[in-house]
Amino acid sequence: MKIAIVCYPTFGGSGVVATELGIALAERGHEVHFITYKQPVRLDLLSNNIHFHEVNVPDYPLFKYQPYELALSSKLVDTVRHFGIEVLHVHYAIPHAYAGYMAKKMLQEEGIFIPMITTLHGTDITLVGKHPFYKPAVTFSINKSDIVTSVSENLKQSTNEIFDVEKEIEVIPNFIDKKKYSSGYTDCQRSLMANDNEKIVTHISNFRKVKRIPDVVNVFHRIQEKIPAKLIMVGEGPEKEGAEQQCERLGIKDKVVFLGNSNEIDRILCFSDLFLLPSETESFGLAALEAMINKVPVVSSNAGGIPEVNKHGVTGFLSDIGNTAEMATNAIKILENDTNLEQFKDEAFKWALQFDILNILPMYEEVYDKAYKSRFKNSY
Ligand code: GMT
Repeated sequence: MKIAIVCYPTFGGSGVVATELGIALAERGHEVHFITYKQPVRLDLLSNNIHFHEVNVPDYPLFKYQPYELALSSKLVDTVRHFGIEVLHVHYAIPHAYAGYMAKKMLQEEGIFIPMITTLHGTDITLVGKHPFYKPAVTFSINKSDIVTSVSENLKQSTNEIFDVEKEIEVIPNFIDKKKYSSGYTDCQRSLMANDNEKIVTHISNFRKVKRIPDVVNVFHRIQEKIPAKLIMVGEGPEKEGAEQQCERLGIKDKVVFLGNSNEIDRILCFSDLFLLPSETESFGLAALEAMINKVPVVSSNAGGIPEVNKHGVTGFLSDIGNTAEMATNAIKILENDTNLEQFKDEAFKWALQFDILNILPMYEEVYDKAYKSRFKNSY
């Protein structure tokens, strides 16, 4: 099938999911066209089956805000016409579903019927999308999509609560590619990060408020009082500077490494003993799943869809948002005993396997097929 994927090209979870999905679809023989404003960060390889089309928004002094949706919908129209795209898959409702619907209507005028699948990722619903500035447009775009999918049961429920949704949302969970991890890194250089007696605790995110970065530092502060440990903070974002200051205030600066954004999180996770994810809200928690497939147990909040990924007492532990004392106690429970730690690592890996792309990809293919077959029926 010829599939166009619209996503954010950055380190955010939705962009990562969209990119990995496109790469896997191309490996299965589909022709995949990424349409976005920059080559997606995890897309380092273009091939016969993988194409990238850049959306350019020309600067014009009259515009205070450059009209990205307009440029995107025009690019979609051109790409669908030129390459005979059969299905349009947009990740993240704002503004992709809106621009996608405009493209669909423009193409319809020419007798081209292109079905649109919208995948909801989380913040497009729970944070940004429900704002009154956007809500009518987001509701419209969801209802005008041919098929809507969400990455967890919890996000489906929140979407139905927040918006007046007229159609059934299909849940297709996020995924990981098991075969990338089956051999493991032979050059897992733990000694570069910590001494032999130290445990390595990791956090990876976009350092936004919703990730509760001060909680990450607080939990680690309590852990290192009981167990020799290092904290590795991976990512960039507005809360990073505050976290650096917090570490300095708490006197743990020399035990915390800030690595910035990384394209090699598996190399970092391969020597990690514990992953912290105390988020305020999280539709799924892809970072936790990536940790688990690398045999890293997770101590997290019980927000949103996280309990669908992290199993309490099995792959890690869940606590109420903000309960850093309990998170630290649970972390110590996992880390203080090597036999215990090994068991949590094994369980994390085993549980993560059910989210292997081989199980999830056919769900997307089925959705594409269904949308394509009903493209004339859904010509609203
Ligand atoms: O906040 C982030 O982690 C980025 C954000 C995004 O939109 O890219 O992530 C959301 O989508 C991910 C992929 O589906 C989910 O795993 C994250 O849980 C979700 N983030 C939130 O809901 C806060």
